[in-house]
This record gives sequence, structure tokens and C-alpha cells, in this order.
Amino acid sequence: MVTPERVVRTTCPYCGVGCTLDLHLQGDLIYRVTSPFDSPVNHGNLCVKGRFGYDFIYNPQRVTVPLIRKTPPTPGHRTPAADLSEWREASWEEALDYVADRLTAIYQRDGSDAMAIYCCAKATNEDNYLAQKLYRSLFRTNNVDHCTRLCHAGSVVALLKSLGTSAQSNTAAEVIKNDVFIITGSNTSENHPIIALQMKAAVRDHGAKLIVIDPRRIELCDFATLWLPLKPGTNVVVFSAMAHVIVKEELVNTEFVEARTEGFQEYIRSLDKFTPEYAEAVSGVDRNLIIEAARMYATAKNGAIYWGMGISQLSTGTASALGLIHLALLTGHIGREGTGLNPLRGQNNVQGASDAGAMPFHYPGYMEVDKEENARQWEQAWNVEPGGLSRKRGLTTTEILSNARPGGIRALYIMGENPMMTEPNLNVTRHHMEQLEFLVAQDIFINESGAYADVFLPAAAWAEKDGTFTNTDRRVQRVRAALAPRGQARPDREILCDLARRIEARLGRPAARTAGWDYAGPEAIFREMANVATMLKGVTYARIDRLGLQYPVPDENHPGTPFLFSETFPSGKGRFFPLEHVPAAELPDDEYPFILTTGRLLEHWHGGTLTRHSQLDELYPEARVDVHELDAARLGFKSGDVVRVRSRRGQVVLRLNVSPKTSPGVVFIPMHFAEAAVNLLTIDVLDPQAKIPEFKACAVTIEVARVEDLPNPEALTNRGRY
Ligand SMILES: Nc1nc2c(c(=O)[nH]1)N[C@H]1C(S)=C(S)[C@@H](COP(=O)(O)OP(=O)(O)OC[C@H]3O[C@@H](n4cnc5c(=O)[nH]c(N)nc54)[C@H](O)[C@@H]3O)O[C@H]1N2
Ligand SMILES: Nc1nc2c(c(=O)[nH]1)N[C@H]1C(S)=C(S)[C@@H](COP(=O)(O)OP(=O)(O)OC[C@H]3O[C@@H](n4cnc5c(=O)[nH]c(N)nc54)[C@H](O)[C@@H]3O)O[C@H]1N2
Ligand code: SF4
Ligand SMILES: [Mo]
Repeated sequence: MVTPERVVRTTCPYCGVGCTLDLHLQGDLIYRVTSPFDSPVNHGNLCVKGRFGYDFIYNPQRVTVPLIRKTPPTPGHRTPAADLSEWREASWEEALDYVADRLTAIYQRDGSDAMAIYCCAKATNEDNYLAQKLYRSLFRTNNVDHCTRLCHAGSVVALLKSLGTSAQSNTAAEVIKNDVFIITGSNTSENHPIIALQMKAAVRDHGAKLIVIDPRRIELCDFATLWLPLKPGTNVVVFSAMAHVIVKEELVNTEFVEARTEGFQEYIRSLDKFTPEYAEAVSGVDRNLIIEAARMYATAKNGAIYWGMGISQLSTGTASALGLIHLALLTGHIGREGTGLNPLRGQNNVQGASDAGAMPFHYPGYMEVDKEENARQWEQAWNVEPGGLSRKRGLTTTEILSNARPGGIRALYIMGENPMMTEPNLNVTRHHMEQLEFLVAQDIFINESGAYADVFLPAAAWAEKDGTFTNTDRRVQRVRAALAPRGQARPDREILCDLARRIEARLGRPAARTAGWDYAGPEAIFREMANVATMLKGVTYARIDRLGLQYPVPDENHPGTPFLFSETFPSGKGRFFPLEHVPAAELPDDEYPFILTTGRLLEHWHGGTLTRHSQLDELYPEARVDVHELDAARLGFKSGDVVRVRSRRGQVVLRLNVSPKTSPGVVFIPMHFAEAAVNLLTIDVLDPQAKIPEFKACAVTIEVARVEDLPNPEALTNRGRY
């Protein structure tokens, strides 16, 4: 075995589990990744992405010099650059001056409402804090959001409404303390693999009972006592029917309901219609399974619920999450170890980016932007004149793009996102992108969205920078630079500070009137945030040097908070909300007879920018549509056949895979492949409260296609063109 020259401890850049990584280096080459056995998060285990997915940082297609488009795109007719020949290299000085000039000019002409930024759930807390500070303090706008809007927005809104806070209530590793746990709308084995390992151990070694509620036969069904295969988009009915059974059979924890909840009487009246029979008719789940699941969860000593995108990514996302919250409130399975409401957070730092204020309604620490006293506190922290910060709630991710037009959003700054792959209904998204007057992309690669930009700013990747990520169970952990940034790439935080100083100078704000941008290092940035966002006050880099700390950490002696709500909820009492069943916006019919659901694969990441530039791509190199064997047989298809999948909005051509994972009438396409971009098909209806798109249900048809119709990935993806 090679003896490492150095081992650098850091945190995995992929998912919200937040596994501890030891990067083994010879010079600047990471040649091996291991994990310490004493990590409380992953106990030495890593999934394939953590262990082998780091090599994208060395990919020759990575862009490591600032680039400017040779011919600036025309607003209204913006097109993506076909390849690198449409860009020219620039110095950092020139590129940042250019960005500062253009942004300032648009702001001075059109005002705050013309400006917007997408922050980055892959970047650090410090990076995201600075991005929102720049837009709030200099451009005076709350048009600041990130991919959380496409992700757990429904869960966040529901938890805030009912309990007053949105984070995962309990530590993931507590799953072995559950007697009964529900996993719903989460394909945990592929998307939070190390938490799934602990879930399997809970069943196998600790005798816990698992209930899976999911339209697909996910791997964890092999470990489940009950599997409720509901039709996509019918969560509210199934969860409400479970509540109906719990009430009818007098399994309610009345002591808990009386002491810690409100709205119960009105809520139980709304349950009358949700009989198991009705739920069976709507969701397709056998009524007896619903009754059994309700009894099992309600009578557990410690029950817990874990959920993912199958709950939130629907036009009924908020209602679906409320349905789960109700089950916990009815039974009192919350506020103790081994219980809880656990929305598994997706990106490595989506929790942290939200905490750091990369949100249109909240400053860092979930302080609402439209509350006067909050604005005052941040004005003081940032040295902004009283009344200077905007009190108006900003636009969300989806609204920012759909408002791109003269009189609306004119300039967009994308720090590490890829809307041209990850927004719904891409043909419409493209139209919105075309409208922008100025677009900056700050990323590691030129992704499908970066190709539209005027300027590309090369960012350092996670292994090249210092800072913190916050994982799904609120654990703030260190990220450490193991090697120098490739080429001229720079950490996001440095790019943002350099840009902010230039914009300040152009705006001519007297220095005393503006926020400072000279930090001694990332910890100074963290301190500035934590001094106001008090839930993080007790977190210091020294304290999290070896192990992370789970917030709230109100002071430097506080040990952190493994589970929330032991005494009260931040809202005081937990609130019930009567719910209605609202079907998915687009149901299958004769013309489009299948329900399309979309999601993820173990080996890949979202738009594929990272994993398709990694050796992981060899493990799953092409897009496939999963179809149930009954449907395949009926249509005369077998695995490997080339098909065209069409919706009312677009089409893709890809190979078919007969899969036992899906159910009759439901087909699945992963979101990772640009050459068969599933968001060409998805529908852009939004949950009215959370503004999250309905990624999990739309209607499609499947037709015969020829091998010649298969797109050439090298020609169609940015991987091939750049
Ligand atoms: N390998 C890998 N891991 C990832 C990611 C990745 O891209 N790749 N992304 C990360 C991110 S940002 C996120 S948000 C998480 C997401 O993690 P998950 O939430 O596990 O993501 P999805 O693959 O979207 O799977 C959602 C599950 O919901 C089910 N489902 C679909 N419709 C319904 C419905 O109507 N009701 C119910 N109850 N279930 C339904 C699907 O069958 C599927 O099992 O994963 C994170 N981890
Ligand atoms: N159909 C369908 N669509 C979906 C979903 C679905 O289930 N189905 N899921 C939705 C969900 S849950 C999510 S979270 C979104 C994800 O949506 P996005 O966030 O748009 O997707 P990513 O592909 O993760 O884009 C991250 C980008 O950040 C860059 N990056 C990585 N590290 C850094 C860094 O340190 N600094 C900078 N500046 N850039 C960096 C990467 O190269 C990549 O280009 O997709 C959503 N879209
Ligand atoms: S489970 Fe998530 S955090 Fe852990 S190694 Fe895999 S991708 Fe990384
Ligand atoms: Mo996500």
C-alpha cells in the first residue's frame, strides 16, 4: 500500500448525510478516500460517491480560468455558447470589473427588483452567507434563493406552519432506537445510503418494524414489514386515512394532544371522509394495509417518520408533509430520542445554505425579512443605514426565472446551480433564460445553464477550500482544503468579497455605510453570521475541529442538540390543519396513459455536472426509463428497446428497462442525463404555498423509436461540447 504523504479530514461533498472523509494525498493527488470508524455520522462507512466520486476535480474539462463571451448574448435572444471558441479567457481583474460594471449599471437603471441570485447548496455556509449578504446589503433585494425550493420546500413550509421550525427533529443515527419507523417518498438506499445502512441495522439487529409508503418497490421494501404502494400524488389520502384509523380506534395519545397541540377538534372532523375504503379507491393501496400501518405506528413505544422528495415535490407537497406531521402529533412520537419528523435533507449543504439565509423570506437563522426588528439587527451587523434593507419578501427560485423579462428580473447570478437541467418544463425554462439581460455563472464546470452566461467565474471545489457544511441532522462540520485550487479557480467566498468591494466602489456608498468585505478567513465570516443567527452562536471552528456540533448551540458551553422539541415547539403548540385531497395536476388519460415519476440513481448527482465528469459515470453511463413488466409486455417492449417518451411539453428518446422497482401504470426516469433530460417532460405547476414544482407526477406516453433516434451524449451534453 502507498504511504500517504498527507491525510486531510473533511466532509463529503455529495449528500446531506455528511459523512466524514479522510482524503489521502500524494502531492496534490487524492489517491484514496477512507473514513474514520469513530465518526458519529457514518462510523467508517462510505457509499460509492464518497469513496470514488472525488475525481471530478481533476477532470480536464473543468474550467479554471475566468471566461467572457466574445459576443455578448442579446437579451430576448440569449443562446447557449456552442463550445469554448465562443468565449475568451480573461484575468480575474477584468472579469470581476466587467461583472461589477454590468450588475451595477442594471441596478442603477432598474433598481432592486431587477436583481437576483441563486445560491449553492454544494458550497459552504460561509460562501452562502456572503452571497446573500452581497445581494441584500448592496442591491437591497431579497431575490435570493437556491435549490431548496425544488427540494424540501413543501416540508419546510409545513413544518414552519405547524411547529415553527423546519429542520430534521432527530439525529439520523437514532433510527436504531425506533420500534416502528415509516419511510415515505424517500429512496433512502440510493440517496442517503449511509442512513439506509443504519435503517437496515435497526430492522435486522434491533427488531424495529419498518413501514414503506412509496409507489416504487425501493430496496428497503426487502426490510419492511409493510409496503404501501400508493399511486403518485395520493399521499394526503393515505396519511389522512391512517389518522382516521388512529382516531377511530382510540389510539390517539390524548395526553400529548391536550398538552402540546391545538386545532385538534376541527381537524378530527375533517377526517370523517378519509375512510380506508375511500383511500383504497384513490390511492390503490389495500385498505387493510392502511389500517395495519396506522395501528403499528400508533402503538409503537418509539415511532419515527423519515421522508424525502415523494412528499414535497408535488403540487400537494405542503399538504403531504402536514399529513405526516399530524401522525406524529396524534401519537406523540416527537420530542423524544428515537422518534421524530425527519425530512432527509438532500444536498451536502442545503441545510446550511438555508440556515445562512440563502432564502427569499429569511435572513440567516430563519429571521423573517418582513419583520422590522430583524431587518434592524442585520442593518446593524452590516453597517447599512436604518431602513436600508428591503422589507419585501423576495422571489423564489422558480419565480425568479419566470419573471425574467423587461420590467422584471434583468440580471441573474448563478452560483453553482443548473436550472437548465433541474427546473421543470425545460422548454419554458429555456425561454426564460433567453430573456435575461445579464447572466453570471460561478461554477466548477460550464454546465447546461452556464453555457448561457455572459461571464463564467471558475470556483474552487470542496477539496480546495475551507469552511463548514451543515448536514441533514443539523450538524455543522468542517470542510478543509486538501489541495490548491486547480488553475486560477478561487473559493466562492473570495470571489464574492472581491466582487462586493468593486460594487461598493461603483455604488459610491461611503465606507462607513457599507458592510465590510475583508475577513481574516472563513471563521471570521462564520462568526459574523453566528453573532446574529443565535442558534449557531456557540459553534466555533475549535469546537468542531474533530466532531461537528448539532445546532441549536446557543453558547460556547452548550453541547449541541441531538433532538428537538422535548418541552415545546418553537411555535408553542403543534398545530393541526384540516386537509383536502387534491389530485395531481395532470392525470393519465387515453393519450398519455402513464404517470411519469422522476428522481435519482445511487451513482449520479442531479444534472450530472459532477458525477458525469467522474469515474462514477462508468457505473451507470446511459439514461433508461423503468417500466413495469406488465406494461412492457402489453406494449410489446423488452429491456434495451429504444423508446420515445412524450408528454404535453416535450419528449426524450432513451432505452427502456423492464424493472421490478416500478408499479403498473407508473414509469420512472432519472434526472441525471442531459441527452434525455427528464425535465423536458415534467410539468411546471407549483404547490401554492411552497412554490415547489410537481416533479413527481405528470402524464406521458411511450412510443417505439429507432436506434438512430438515440441522441449522441457527446454531441448533446456539455460534457461532449466543452
Ligand atoms: N445518488 C444521489 N443521492 C442524492 C441525490 C442525487 O442526485 N443522487 N440528491 C440529493 C438530494 S438534493 C435530495 S433532495 C435527495 C432526494 O432523495 P429522495 O427523496 O430519496 O429522492 P428521489 O429519487 O427523488 O425519490 C423519491 C422517492 O419518492 C417516491 N415517490 C414518488 N412519488 C411519490 C408519492 O406521490 N408519494 C410517495 N409517498 N412517494 C413517492 C419515489 O418512488 C422515490 O422512492 O437525495 C440526495 N441524495
Ligand atoms: N425532474 C426532477 N427535477 C428535479 C428533482 C427531481 O427529483 N426531479 N429534484 C430537485 C432537487 S431536490 C434539487 S436539490 C435540484 C438540484 O438542482 P441544482 O442545484 O440546480 O443541481 P446540481 O446539478 O446539484 O447543480 C449544482 C452545481 O453546483 C456546482 N458546484 C459544486 N460545488 C460547487 C462549489 O463549491 N461552488 C460553486 N460555485 N459551484 C459548485 C456543480 O458543478 C453543479 O453545476 O434539482 C431539482 N430538480
Ligand atoms: S452517504 Fe452521502 S455523505 Fe455519505 S459518502 Fe455517500 S454521498 Fe457522501
Ligand atoms: Mo434536493
